[in-house]
Amino acid sequence: MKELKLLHAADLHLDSAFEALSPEAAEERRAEQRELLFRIEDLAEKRGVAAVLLSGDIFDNETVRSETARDFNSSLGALSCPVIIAPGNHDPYTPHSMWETMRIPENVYIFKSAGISAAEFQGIPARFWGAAFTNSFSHPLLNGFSRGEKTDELADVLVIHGDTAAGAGDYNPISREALVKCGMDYAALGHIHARTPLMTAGGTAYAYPGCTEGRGFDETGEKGLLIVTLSDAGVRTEFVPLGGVRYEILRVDVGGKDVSAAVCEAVSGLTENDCCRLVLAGECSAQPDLGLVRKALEGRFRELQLRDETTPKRELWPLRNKDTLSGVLLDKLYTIYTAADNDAERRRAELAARYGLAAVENGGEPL
Ligand SMILES: [Mn+2]
Repeated sequence: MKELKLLHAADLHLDSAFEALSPEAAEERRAEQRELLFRIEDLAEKRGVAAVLLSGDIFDNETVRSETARDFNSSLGALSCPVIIAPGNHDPYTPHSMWETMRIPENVYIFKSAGISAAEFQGIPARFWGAAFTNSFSHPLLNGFSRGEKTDELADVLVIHGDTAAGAGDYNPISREALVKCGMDYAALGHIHARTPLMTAGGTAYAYPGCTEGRGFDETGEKGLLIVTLSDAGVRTEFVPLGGVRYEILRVDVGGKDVSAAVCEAVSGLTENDCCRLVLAGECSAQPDLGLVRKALEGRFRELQLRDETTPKRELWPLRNKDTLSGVLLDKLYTIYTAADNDAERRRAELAARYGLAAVENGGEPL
C-alpha cells in the first residue's frame, strides 16, 4: 500500500440555532463556525492530504444560510484535492436538500444513496466507500456489506455517519461485526461528538474525530479533526485542534481555601475565548460569595457559569467522646491532632478524621 494521508472531520453543525444566546450573539457564533471551513482548507493544504473526508452533520439543519453556502464553496472549493461527504442525520441527502439546491464545487463528492457504493479519484491510491442518511433516521447501513477480496494495492476507506455506541438505535447503528466484515483499512466515522482514539474491529481501523467545535457545556474539551495516515505499517491518527470556542466544566475544591485564589489557579489553562462552568465543592465554614468570585474572574472568559455545591463545614472533634467506632477513631486522631507541631500535620489529622468518619458512617457501625 502506498502511503496515504487524509483529513477526517465530522459534525461541524454549521448554522446551529444557538437558542440559548441572543439573536446577535447567535449570529456571531454562526460566523465563527464558518471560519472552521477555512481552517480545514488551510490544514488540508498545509498537510498535503490526498483527500478531505467529512462524515456527516456538516450542516445542522436543512436551511443553509447564503453566507454559509458561500463560505462552503470558497473554502472547500479552493482545495486541489477531493472532498468526500457522507450526509448525516442533520443533513440527510434528499432531492430537495441543500446537497441538491446549493451550488457544490466540482471537487466535492457526495454519497447520495443509503446503499454502500465506492468512488475512486485519479491519482489517489484508494477506494472510498460510503453511504448517506436519506432521512433524519437510518436503519443499519453497513449490515451485510463486505468489500470482497482485495486484489489490488488500493486502500479501502469508508466514510459514514453512524453510531457504534448504541446496540440498537435510529442513527445507523454500526455493530462490531459489521465493522469486522466490511474489511476496510480505515472507517472515517461521524455522529459521536466526543472524539475517540483509533480503534480496531478485526482488520478495520476506525475513529470518530468528534465535533469540530463545542456548542455548549455538553460538548467540553478541545475539539478539532484527525489527520489519518495509512501505510504498510498500519494506520495512524493525529488529533489537530481547530482552535474554536472551547467549553470546560471545572470542579474546584475550595474547602478551607481562599475561594477567589483557588478558582483563579484552577482556570489558569483557559483563555478568554473559552466558556467555563465552575463548580465549587468542598466543606466551607461560610458559604462562598459567588459575587466576589465572579468579580475576580471578570472579563476572563467568553462565558462564565458558577455553581455552588459546597457543604457546610462539620465540627469534628465534639463527636469523639461517643462510645462508638467513630468516637474511638476520632479520639485517636484527636490525640495526634493536638500533639502536632505544625499546620500541615494538624490538617492531615483532620483530613484523616473526615475520611475515616465518612468510611465508618457509609459502612455502618459495628454492633
Ligand atoms: Mn452530529
